[in-house]
Parts: sequence; structure tokens; C-alpha cells
Amino acid sequence: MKNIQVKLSLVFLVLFQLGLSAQELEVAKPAIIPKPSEIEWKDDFFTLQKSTVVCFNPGAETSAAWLQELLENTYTQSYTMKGENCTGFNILLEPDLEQSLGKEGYKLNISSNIVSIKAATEAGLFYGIQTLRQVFPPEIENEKVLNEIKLPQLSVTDVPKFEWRGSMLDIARSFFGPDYIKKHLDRMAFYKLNRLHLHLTDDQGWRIEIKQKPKLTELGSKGAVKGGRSGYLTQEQYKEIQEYAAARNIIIIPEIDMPGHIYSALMAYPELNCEEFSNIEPRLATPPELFHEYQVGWSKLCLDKPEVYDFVATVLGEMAEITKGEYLHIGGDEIEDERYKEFVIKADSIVRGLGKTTIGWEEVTKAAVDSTFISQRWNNKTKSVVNTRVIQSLCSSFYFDHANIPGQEMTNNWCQERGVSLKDAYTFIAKNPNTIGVEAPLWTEMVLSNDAADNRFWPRTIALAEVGWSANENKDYQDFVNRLGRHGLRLDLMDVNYFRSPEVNWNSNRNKGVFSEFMPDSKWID
Ligand code: TNX
Repeated sequence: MKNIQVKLSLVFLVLFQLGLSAQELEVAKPAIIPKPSEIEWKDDFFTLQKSTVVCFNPGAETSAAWLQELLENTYTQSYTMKGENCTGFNILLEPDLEQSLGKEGYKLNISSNIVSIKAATEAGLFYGIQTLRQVFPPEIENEKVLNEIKLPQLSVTDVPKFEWRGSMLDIARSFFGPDYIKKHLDRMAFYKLNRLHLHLTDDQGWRIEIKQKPKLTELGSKGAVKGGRSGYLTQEQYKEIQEYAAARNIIIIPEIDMPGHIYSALMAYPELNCEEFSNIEPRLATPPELFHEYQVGWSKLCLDKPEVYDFVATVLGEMAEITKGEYLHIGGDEIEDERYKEFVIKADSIVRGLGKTTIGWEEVTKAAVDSTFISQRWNNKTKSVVNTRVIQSLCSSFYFDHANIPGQEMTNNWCQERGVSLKDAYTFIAKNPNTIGVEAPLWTEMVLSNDAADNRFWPRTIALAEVGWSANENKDYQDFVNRLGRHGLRLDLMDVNYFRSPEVNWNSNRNKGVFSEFMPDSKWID
């Protein structure tokens, strides 16, 4: 009691000094990222009771369980129950809403005694819950909050701008295993990203088990870029990651980079190569050794050999078998070969024959690929002979192996000397009408630890998330930076080793959580 009195008198002292009365005390509204399409704040609260129900209708069981998991980190005892419009929390799957909300949109309403989330799909409900999570105190991210929780009353209607909101992790140059990948998936889901592209193979390492080609991992997975980790995912691990992702509305996009960037396969199966290795790269001895350097564009499958296509069909066949999502990425970047276009067309038809949609880096559009193809633009230099759907990964906006600020150690700068700032990522605008979304790659030649990966991904991936989700007219860099600063504490509690971008006023002091400032007469402000 004494403690409370001391605290209150301190608050009044501060108010006095600021020239405010208790009635005028204003509390910052929770910062929601990505910014919702429509949000209306009301001047009142919902108070979380000591005991509450989570009601759901048929089809919404999984979402009710997600919400219950969130509530477990508060003082409330929650019970799930079939039914509609209960006092407490309501999770409602309403397929008819697809016309207005699409497959991923949702409505979130917080009134005096009901918090309701409605959507046409479980994906939409999941996103409604992520928004609600951002309205709760940040402390719920790692501990049980015992202080009274009051949520601002509000009404949100939210629909994403793009269907493709992706992150890419290169686990070939330096290996990142299931634990880090799952952590990354959790964080992506929180910011409503829905595609994780895994760059599984490159010169330095082959990272996915292919049962019919065991040497790919027996030999090819042993290497890594100098200082990086080696290893590979078994098919079981890959499938488990995929389930984990699917539960969070994320599709895994596997990339087998071909016909270049392929040395780890060539050293395992030298018959896929045209020449003696020592002829193409003097540092490579015979029998071949692992490659730990940075150079790109020097290794390739021998496209004159028909057996190369057997290899491609075997590898893609197994990948199609273990992949739930609709996509297989065939790479296709940074290689010169007379038979390149022929290769791309054949690989595309193999993928389509397996019932999947092909994705490739932008160079593939030099070939007359099928109209279903998706190309990924990274330097915007390719003259395309076909119109395809496009994923925007422009290096000057989204190459997160580049420096956060000029001169940052262990970063690239070949695309843009100053690096890729938070603002560079945030201000990207897609001009191509065929754009289906955005994706930010993290190449890992110079990213050798989990902490370094966090530092390159975050917070730029949060900017990317807003580019992918929020309508252009709803975006404003300064407003984003203000909201981002208010996510500092939450990111700390989520254990994200984010780069402290100097332009952001990070609220990352545990004791300064916005909600601990709450007073009964408070008003929410922007
Ligand atoms: C280009 S862009 C690459 C990668 C490198 C990256 C380094 C593209 C499709 N390929 O192989 O890792 O630059 O920034």
C-alpha cells in the first residue's frame, strides 16, 4: 500500500511538473504493425476478467486454441466453449466474409465486455489474434502478467495488400538449423509474413537430404563459407518445419539453385560436371574438395549431358514429394551458358509435371517460360521475353546482407554502397502491375551466427512486413518509426537481437512498458 502511495505521488509530481491534471493524462495507444487498413479507437476500455471464456464456432477450434495460448500469459483462467456472442472472447469463422476480407483479412472488435475476431478463414483469424496480441501488454511475451489488463476499445477491419509477404534465409553458405528457423517463423508470423523461402543449396553446401542421391549430404553438406556452420536438414526435419510454418499460415518455398551455384553437388557427383575441376577453378584439387570462398557464377551443371536432367528430375521429384506448398524455386541466377534458356524451360516443365508452380530469379525470364511462372526480381537488369507474376526482392531495398548503416562490419555493399537502411526497405513501392508481393533475402556469406542473422533481419523485416501488408496511402515513414520504437520492449522480451536503428527511439527498457503507465482516467493518444 505504502508502495502504491509513493508511486502515485510520484506520478502526480510528474504531472504537476508537466502542467497536466489526472483527467488529462494521456497514454500512448498500442502500436500496431503492420498498420491495419482501418482502425477506429474509442475512449473506453475492456477489462480482462479473472476468469473468461473463449467461444468459437465450428471450424475455429485451432484459432481458439491460439487465443487461449495468448491468454495463458495473463492472470485470467480461460475456458474454450462452442457458441457465439459470449461475454469474453469470440472467435468466429464466417466463410461469407471472403468477399469483403479475402483469404487473410479479419475484423477485430473490442467493446466493453466482448472481444470478437471474425474472418473467412483460419488464416484471417490467426492474423486477428496477432493484432490482438499487439494490443496486450508486451510483458505477455515472456512472463505471466498479473497486473490488471485493460485493452482500449477499438474496431479494426484489415486486409493485406499483397498475397506474397516473404522472408528468405540462405542456409547453404552458412547453415541455420530447425531451432533458428522455427524462431524465425514465430517472429515472421507475429508481423503477418506468410512465405519463408529457404535457399537450400549453393557452392558451399547442400542442405537437404535427397534419399536417391545420398552423397549430396554425405559429402556436399560438410562445407560452409569460411567461419560458417555446416549441416543439413533431414527430410523429416524439413517436414516438421513445414508443419510448424503451416500452423502459422506460412508456406515454405524450397530453392534448389541450378544450373549454377551448384558446386556442392558437383563435388559429390563429379559426373555432373563438364571438365576436370582443376581446369575451372585452379584452387580445386582432384578429387574435389569443399569450397569455402565467396565467389559466385563459376560452377555449373554440364548441360550437354542428358544425365544431368535425370539428376534434376530426381532432386525436384523428391522435393515435390516432401513439399506441401504449391511452389518449387529453381534458382537460375548468375550463370552464363549457351544452353541456359533450354535448361530453364526444361526445369520449368519438370516442375509443372510434378504439379507445382515454378519460381526462379529474374534471369529465368530471358527464356520463354510458361505463363504460370513466377520470377523474383533482384537487380532489375534482365530484359524479359515473357510476362510473369513477379516477387519484388530488389537488392537496394531488400538485400538484408547489406549494411544497416554505412560501414557496418561483415556486410555486403555491392548493390548500394551505403547499405540498405530501414527507410530504404520501408519506402519501396512496386511499379510493376504483375507484382504479387515482396520478399527480403538474407544471404549468409557474412552472417555466421544466429545473433548476426537477427541483427540483419530485424527491424528491417518489420518494415518489409508493412510494405507487404499495408496500403501505400496508409504508409508514412515517421509514423512507422514511432510505432516501431514502441515495439522495442516486446522485441527484447521475444529475445530478438535486433539492430538498434539510430533513427528509432527504442522503448526497450523493461520498466518503461506503456501499460505500466495506465491510469483509470487515461485517454489513448497516437
Ligand atoms: C547475389 S542475387 C546472389 C547471391 C549472393 C548475394 C550476396 C542472387 C540471386 N544471387 O548468390 O549470396 O548476391 O549479396
